[in-house]
Amino acid sequence: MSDIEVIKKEIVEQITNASDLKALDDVRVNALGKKGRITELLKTLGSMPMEERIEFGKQINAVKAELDTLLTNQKQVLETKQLNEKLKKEVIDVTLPCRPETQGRIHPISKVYEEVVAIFSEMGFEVADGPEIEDQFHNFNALNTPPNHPARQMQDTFYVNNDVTKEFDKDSAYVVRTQTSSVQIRTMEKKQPPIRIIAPGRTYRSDYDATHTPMFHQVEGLVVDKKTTMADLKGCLYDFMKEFFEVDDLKVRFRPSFFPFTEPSAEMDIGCLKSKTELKIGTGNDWLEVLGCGMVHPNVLKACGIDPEEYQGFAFGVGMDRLAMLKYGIPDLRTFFESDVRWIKNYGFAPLDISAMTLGLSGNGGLTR
Ligand code: 2U9
Repeated sequence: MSDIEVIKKEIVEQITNASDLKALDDVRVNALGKKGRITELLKTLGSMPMEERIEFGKQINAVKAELDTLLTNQKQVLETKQLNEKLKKEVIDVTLPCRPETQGRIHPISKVYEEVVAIFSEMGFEVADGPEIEDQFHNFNALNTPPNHPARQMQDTFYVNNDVTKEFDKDSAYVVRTQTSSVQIRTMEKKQPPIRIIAPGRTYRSDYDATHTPMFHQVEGLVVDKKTTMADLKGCLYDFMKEFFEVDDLKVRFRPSFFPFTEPSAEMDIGCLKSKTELKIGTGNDWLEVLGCGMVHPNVLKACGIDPEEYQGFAFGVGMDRLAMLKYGIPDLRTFFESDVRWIKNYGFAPLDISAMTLGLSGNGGLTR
């Protein structure tokens, strides 16, 4: 066997034995690199007589080409091997149950918030948002609530001193919003009808007992268009209550009421069965008050630059905390905000529950609970 054949045999063996890409590259450099064995042989060509040079040149170039091909093939083999090992190590078992160790729970108010948004979104309402600290125009004046109205008293409303360089002045002070209505006012200031929005969020009033806390959650709704009527209001709120309490047959009634921002105004009751130990919604001959509503007062539309001769609309307001107490049987509102881990374990919801109309509103179609 000629010298070149011996060298080739050795290099072929090294290529076959290379166990990883780094080892293979070392073989390539030692054979074909600048100072590799084949390269060194090529350098000797120049000093050879012409005939020998042609013969040896052919031989060595053929060996070089053969080694090149072998190196490329072996590189592919090793790359595939490396990728397969990586995939084996990183494999994820998608059939495993999802995080049974998860401790966190969704608060009933967050749950109700998601449910309310899911129902009204389905009906074509948009969700609107606004500041929690408001000026009195957006919280009271624009809502047809006069300066001497009882709701403005300091024992009911929290005032915020917005200019600390001056003595506190109740008339010009800001308030933490007492209802989310200021969001609807701001929407109407910016946009002409048709309007169809809900405004869920935190609200504040100076009150504290089993059914009132200084901070609570409301969702208000507003629909304004050319021919919106009290019949639209009744249909919309009836559908909402049926979906929210997940009952097919629900009795409802509307009683006359008074609010400065709506005329006529009403309160909505739903049929239920009240016993000493239980409250069942959808059956029985008792009634439960659930929300306030009415046709938007013409003065309110005027204050926002909307012509009451051309447009009319309905509005409603409902306490989300109260909805949560009724739907999930929670007796004392104060416990909602005590951050007691035992309470949230009992009344909270699994984090992966989704409130969607297509999944069975509160239970996620039984997927996670
Ligand atoms: C605009 C015009 C009218 C919103 C309304 C009520 C009736 C109502 C209470 C329910 C329980 C507040 O959380 S609660 O204490 N709300 O009874 N809210 S009508 O009327 C509006 C809102 C905005 C521009």
